[in-house]
Formats: sequence, C-alpha cells, structure tokens
Amino acid sequence: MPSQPQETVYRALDAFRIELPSWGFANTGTRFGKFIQPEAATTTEEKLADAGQVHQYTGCCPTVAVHVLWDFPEGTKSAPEAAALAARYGVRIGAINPNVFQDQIYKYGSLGNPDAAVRKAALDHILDSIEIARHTASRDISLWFADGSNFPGTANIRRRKDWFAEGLRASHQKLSAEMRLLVEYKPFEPAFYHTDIADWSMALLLARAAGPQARVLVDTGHHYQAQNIEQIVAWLLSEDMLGGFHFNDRRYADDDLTMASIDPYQIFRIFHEIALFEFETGRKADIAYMVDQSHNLKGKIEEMIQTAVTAQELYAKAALVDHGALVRHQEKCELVDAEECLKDAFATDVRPMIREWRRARGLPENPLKAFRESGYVERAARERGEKNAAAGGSYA
Ligand code: RM4
Ligand code: MN
Ligand code: MN
Repeated sequence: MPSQPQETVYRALDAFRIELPSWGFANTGTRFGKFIQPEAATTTEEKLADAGQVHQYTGCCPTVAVHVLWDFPEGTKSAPEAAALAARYGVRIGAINPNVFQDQIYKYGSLGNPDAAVRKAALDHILDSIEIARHTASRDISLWFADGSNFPGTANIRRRKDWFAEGLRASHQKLSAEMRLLVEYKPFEPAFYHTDIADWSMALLLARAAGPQARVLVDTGHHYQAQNIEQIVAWLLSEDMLGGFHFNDRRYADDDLTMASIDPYQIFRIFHEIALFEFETGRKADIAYMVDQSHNLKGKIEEMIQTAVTAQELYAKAALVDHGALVRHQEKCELVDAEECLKDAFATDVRPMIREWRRARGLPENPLKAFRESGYVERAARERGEKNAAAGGSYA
C-alpha cells in the first residue's frame, strides 16, 4: 500500500506531461559559433527519433514542439510525413511554432512591420501553420515575435500594437474549436530598444484582442532579473489566461540553460502556484508544459532526460505542499508556519517515491543510466558524425 505522500506523488506524476522542443536536439551555438556534437540530430526525423528516446526512458514527454521553417521545409506538404515519423518514434507532433523572424523580409518586423505586404506575408505564414496544426492534430499554435526596434523614435509603438491586434485576430479566426493561440512575450533581444510584445500584460491584452481561444505563454527566461514570475503565473491563472510555459533557466538574460539548473526553487514556486490554484478551485489547470532550451555543450538527449526528471521532481514536491494547512496559516497571517509549508515540501527527497512510481509504471528507475547503457549516443555519433562535421561550427 503506498503511503499518503506516495499516493500524492503518484497522482501528480500520472497527470504530468512535458513537451520537448525539436530544436533542442540539433547542433546550435552562441552567436560566436557552434561546438559540434557528432551525435546531434541533423534532420527532422533524427530530432523526432531523439525525442522518442527521452519519452521512452521517462514516459512523460509524448509530444514534440516544432518550428515550421526548420522542421517543415515544404510547409503543409511536410506535415503528414512529420506526423508519420513522429508516430514511428513513439511521439506526436505538439505545438506548432511559426517562424516569422528569419526571412530577410522581416528585417523591420513581421505582424508589426510598417509595410502591409510584409504583415500579410507573416499572417499567411501563421495561417499555414494553423493548417499544419490541423494535419498534425496539434492543439497549440505558439507565437513568438522578434518584432521591435533598436533606436528611439524609429518605430510607431502604438500603430504596431494595433497591427499586432489585427494580425492576431485574423489568425484566431482560422482556428478550429479545439485549437489555441499562445502568445509569448520577451523583454528584449533581438530588439534592444523596444519589443512589441515585451511583457505578460502586453501578451495578455493582445491575447484578449485576438479572441477567446488565445492564451499567454510564459517563457521563464523572458523576464527581467528579480521579476516575480510566480506572481505573473498566479495572476494569469486567476484571469484564466495562462496557456503554457517554455521552461529553461538563466543567470543573466535569455540564457536557455537547463530547466532548474540555476534556481530549482523558482520552478517549484511556479508549480506551487498552479497546485494551489488546483486545490482551491478543484479543477485542473489547462496548461501546456513545454521545454524551450537549446544548450550547446551538454549531450542533447541526456540534457532533455535530465530536464524531464527534474521537472517531475519539482512538480511532485509542489504537490506535497500541505495546502489545507497553508491556507489556514495564510488566513491567520502565521508567516513562519506558512512559509515552512513550502520549505518542507521543497526539502522532501521525492526521488525514492519517484523510483517506486517508475517501477510501477514499467519505466526504468534511472532513466539517464538506462539511456546511457543503450548505446544510442555512440550509434548516432557513428551514423551522423560526418554530416555534423561537414556542417561546421562557423557562421561564415
Ligand atoms: C525565443 C523564444 C521562442 C523561440 C525562439 C527561437 O527566444 O524563446 O520561444 O522559439 O527564441
Ligand atoms: Mn520560448
Ligand atoms: Mn527565448
């Protein structure tokens, strides 16, 4: 018979899924160059195969987010093949990420571009992405815009806001009933003076302007230092506007380091706000948990397994908070007791319970070890090494 905390952990983990990014499996770098890993994925098929490995050993990553330009070179035509490949490797295509920041036409923006023809091109690409989502049975269209400006006075901030609202509204009209538009924000980079969707409240206003199926996407790396991210999460939950997360960690800016590698308590506090919301409302928050990191030195698949396992641990810890006691302590302003509810749960070593859960679900107790023993990395390095070396590490 599982003990009561054990049952809580089982229930939490049975319900927890986290989506992997296809772009996290290919060689990427910093703006100074790339360090090549011979085993990294070189094609969409290889990205899906590698993501399938993470799911096989952790059991909690059944879907893979894709970037249209990088994974669907022929747009909608590539969709059936990608969906079939995903199935072959035991995963499904998850969120569709339009790419309206790479083409030359987007030099001065996409939906916020002063040129109506460019705005239309961006909108058309988003509409194509929605079409792709229909083919892949994906629920979420995940929108991140690089739009902004670099010097004061060079862009009409108000007009661009209106163009964004217009473009998002037009995109929303094409959604099927079960789809969602997720609007991501980011304070700076690549634009360094103003970014059109710079924070959660701008994303919230634009999501509201877009229509009832639009929500806000919180990328944990997209905040200023010291910003209280869990408060943003609590507010979005209370407004029923939290659509999903891009998890990663950071020390300085949008560093895209491994989730919870720098500050695990941050992710725990986010999960805690969600668990408390679910406890108080009695309903499950409808949130897409996704990873958005593309670290370039650790082994890609190992890093994703590490991420999934850490996410499970922190999610389980948050489930262990004694919510009844916490609410009572909060009401009486018993500050130390209230805070201790969080600290107790965070300090609990959930790993033995998670090992038990894995055993009960037919998963390896130590996913990283099992993956290492499979020899997959060595095989991939042999098969992909030459292709990766030929691609080179330079941007020149
Ligand atoms: C951004 C943001 C988006 C990602 C792009 C490539 O910083 O996090 O989610 O798709 O990078
Ligand atoms: Mn992101
Ligand atoms: Mn980012």
